Amino acid sequence: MRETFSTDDLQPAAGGGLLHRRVLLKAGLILASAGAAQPALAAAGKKPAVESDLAHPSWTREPGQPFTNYGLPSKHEAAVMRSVGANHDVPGNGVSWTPLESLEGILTPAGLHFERHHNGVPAIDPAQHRLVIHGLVKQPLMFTVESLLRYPMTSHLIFVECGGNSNAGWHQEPIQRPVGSFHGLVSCSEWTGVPLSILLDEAGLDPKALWAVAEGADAMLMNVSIPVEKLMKDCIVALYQNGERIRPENGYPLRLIAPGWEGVLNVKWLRRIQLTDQPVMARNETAKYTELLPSGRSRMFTFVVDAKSLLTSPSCGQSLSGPSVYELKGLAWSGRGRIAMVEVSADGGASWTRAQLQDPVLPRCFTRFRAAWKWDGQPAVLKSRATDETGYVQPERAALVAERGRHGYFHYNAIVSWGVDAEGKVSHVYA
Ligand SMILES: Nc1nc2c(c(=O)[nH]1)N[C@H]1C(S)=C(S)[C@@H](COP(=O)(O)O)O[C@H]1N2
Ligand SMILES: [Mo]
Repeated sequence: MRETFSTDDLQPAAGGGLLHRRVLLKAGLILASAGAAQPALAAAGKKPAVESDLAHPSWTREPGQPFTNYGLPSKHEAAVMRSVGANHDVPGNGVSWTPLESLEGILTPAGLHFERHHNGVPAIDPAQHRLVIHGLVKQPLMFTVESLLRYPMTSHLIFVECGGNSNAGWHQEPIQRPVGSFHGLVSCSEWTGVPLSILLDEAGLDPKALWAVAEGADAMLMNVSIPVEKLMKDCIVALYQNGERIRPENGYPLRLIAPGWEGVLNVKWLRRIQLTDQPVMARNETAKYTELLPSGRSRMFTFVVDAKSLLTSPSCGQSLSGPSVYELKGLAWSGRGRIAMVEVSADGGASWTRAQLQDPVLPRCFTRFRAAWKWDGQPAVLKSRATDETGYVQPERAALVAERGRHGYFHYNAIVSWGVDAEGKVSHVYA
C-alpha cells in the first residue's frame, strides 16, 4: 500500500476505525470497496505490465456500433434491476424495488424508479386523457394533456417514498435482503410540471374548499385526500421525469407530485381533483397508512416523510475484501426539508462522527453522504443517523418501536444497523 496521507489524517474521528474523510481524498490511497466484485481501486498504484496491460483489445481494432434512437444500459449491467414483489393472484398489485445498493449519486434512473401499483399500469392514450378540477370551485375546468403542456412549468429534484417502505423493520427478526429490496420503495427524480396553484387559481377556490380528493385513471381509481393548503403551496401536476415524459409505470401522462409527503399522495395517472370541505376517508387513508398506537389512539394523515438515512455500501449481503480503508456511503432524505447532518458509527452507536454531505444538498431530495472507515478485521456494527434542518433526528429502532408499539406496519424510519463479521460478511442486525 502506498501511503500518501499523513499520520494526522489517520487520527480516528470516532471509535471502531472511523477516520477523517479527507483520507479518502488523498490521491494514491489504496481503497477497498464492499461487494462481491474485486475492490474497486485495488489495482490503483500498481505498476502496469506495459506489454500486456497496454495491448489493444479487440474493440480498439474494429469500428463500434452505430447510433441508436434510444439508448439502453450496457448489457454488462443487466443484473442491475428492480426486484418485483407482486401479488400472485393479482400480478398488477404489488411493488418493485429500486436497487439502491447498485446506484450512485442522488438521481434514480427512470427505468429503476420503484413502483407501487394497486391494479397494474393503465394503457392510457394521452390524446384521450383528461384532468378535471371540480367540486367547491367557482368554475370547473377540464384540461387535455396538450393544453397542460402549454402552461408555465417548474422543476424540482424530489424523492418519492412509499409509506410502507422499510416495513420489514417491524419484524421481530432482522430481514436479510439487499438494501434495495428492504428500503428501496424510495427513489429520487427531477419532476417537471405545472404548479397546481395556477390551475386551482384558474378554477377559483370556494372558501369552504379545505380538502381535495385526487383520483387516478387506473383500474383501482385510486383516490386519496389532500389538504388544499398543500396543493396550493408546492404540489405540481408533473409531466416530465428526469427530462423526459413520465414513464407509464410512474404515472404517464401526468401525476401529482406532493413534495416530501408520503408516496400514496403522489397520485399517478391523475384524472380528477375534487375540492371538498373534508377528507373522503378513502381506503388508503383509513385501512392503510393509519396506525394504531399502544395508547389505543390512531395516527392518521401523517403526510410528511420523517428523516431517514441508510448505508448503501457496505450493506446487507455484501462482503468486505479484507482489512483496509473503506468509503462508507449512503443516502439520507427528509420530507421536512434539507438534511442538516448525517452521523456514522462503526461501534454500534457508542460513538459517532459526521459524514461528509455531497453537494447538492436540496430540500426533500436524496442527499449522498460519505465517510472513511478503517476496518481492522474485527466484528463491527455500522450505523448512520440523519438530522434534518428542522432538528428532527432519525430515531434508534428501540425508540421507534416503543413509540409506535408492535402493530407497526407503515412509516418505519429507524436507524439501520449493518453487522460486519470477522470474515467481512455484512448482514442486517438489530443493535
Ligand atoms: N393512481 C394510482 N396512484 C398511485 C398508486 C396507485 O396504485 N394508483 N400508488 C400510490 C402509492 S401507494 C405510491 S407509494 C406511489 C408510488 O409511485 P411510483 O410507482 O411512481 O413509485 O404512487 C401512488 N400513486
Ligand atoms: Mo405507497
